Amino acid sequence: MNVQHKVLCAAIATAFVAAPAFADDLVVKIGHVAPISGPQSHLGKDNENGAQMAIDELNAKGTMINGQKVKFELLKEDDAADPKQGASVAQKLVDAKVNGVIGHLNSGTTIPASKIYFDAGIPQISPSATNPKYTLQGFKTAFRVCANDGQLGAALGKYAATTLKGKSVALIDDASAYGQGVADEFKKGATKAGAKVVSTEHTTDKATDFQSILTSVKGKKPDVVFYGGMDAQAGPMLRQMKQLGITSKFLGGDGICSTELAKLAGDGMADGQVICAEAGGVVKGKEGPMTAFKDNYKKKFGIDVQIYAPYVYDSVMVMADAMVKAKSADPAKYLPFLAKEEYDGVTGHISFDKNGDIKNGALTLYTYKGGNKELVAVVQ
Ligand code: ABU
Repeated sequence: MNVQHKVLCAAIATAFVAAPAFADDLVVKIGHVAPISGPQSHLGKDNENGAQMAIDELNAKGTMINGQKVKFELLKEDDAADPKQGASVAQKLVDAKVNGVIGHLNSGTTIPASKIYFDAGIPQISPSATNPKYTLQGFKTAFRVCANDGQLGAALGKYAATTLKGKSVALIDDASAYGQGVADEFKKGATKAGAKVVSTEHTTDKATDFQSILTSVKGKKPDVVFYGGMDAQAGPMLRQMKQLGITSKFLGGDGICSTELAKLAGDGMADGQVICAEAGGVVKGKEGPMTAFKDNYKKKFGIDVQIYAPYVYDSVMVMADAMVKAKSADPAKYLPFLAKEEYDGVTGHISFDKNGDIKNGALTLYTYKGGNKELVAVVQ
């Protein structure tokens, strides 16, 4: 295909996707927020793609609310994983009178933004913010479709001490709401199962040089290093561990559990050295919809899912489903229907507890072999 053909195809595709609403259509605005700039931009774009896929499908199938055809619009915002920018774009979405918000990606942005959405009465579903505090603030507008750091940390801590038989663990976190929280929960789980914490270190979610921290960790000879943070730091950390001759098992939560981690770590990652957990998962025999989603995603965007695109897709779908059931996209009218949703998505069954957390949230443990992310187990 020559360049002119490619441009023509892109223009036709854009015209199809961005078709204007007809005068009689009900326009429903869904806000989406994630870091589209900075070190986590690949994860933010993954989330945004998941939202776009859901919006395109809802429009293509001609979703109706109370007998009226709906034109869903996605208002995409970038919070750069920064709490202040997160609050600022949250206010921008409120001012734009969105009907609901999917996001944010990070706990550090989701928690402050949730107060802004709550005050405006706008339902918010985070597909990926795992700090338990998000849904413990008494905000009836806050929902989450993944498990939380309490579940992630406890499961990984137990896995480190029992399955891996780790007697000593070193903790490193990025000092974020997510990183510190998941490291604390890991510590509780590991020590309860008999492991001893021999070192605790802190970095940031912008750092790339971990030599000094790792030199100190090396002196403690830990069986397991746990990193509470994101893949953008875990990748170079693994490279630098290898340079320093640290061969400990490397564990982390969902923030490191991306497809990209293998590239970011390069040859710094030995086969089976890394174990991470995604804060969700489908049990054996029910993988069909998730597999189909991942195939469709690759066809549409030409890349693999990183972590949370399927959870974002389901978040949009469950929000739209509540609007259809409520016969209204008015936040005050569909919010009670969202709270009592029973929805079968690509990530499994979605229903919420009294706090807005997903009921029976699963975890999926992964490792990496030959640069590929491989499933270890689904834990429920
Ligand atoms: N759950 C991992 C990444 C997002 C967060 O900050 O919670």
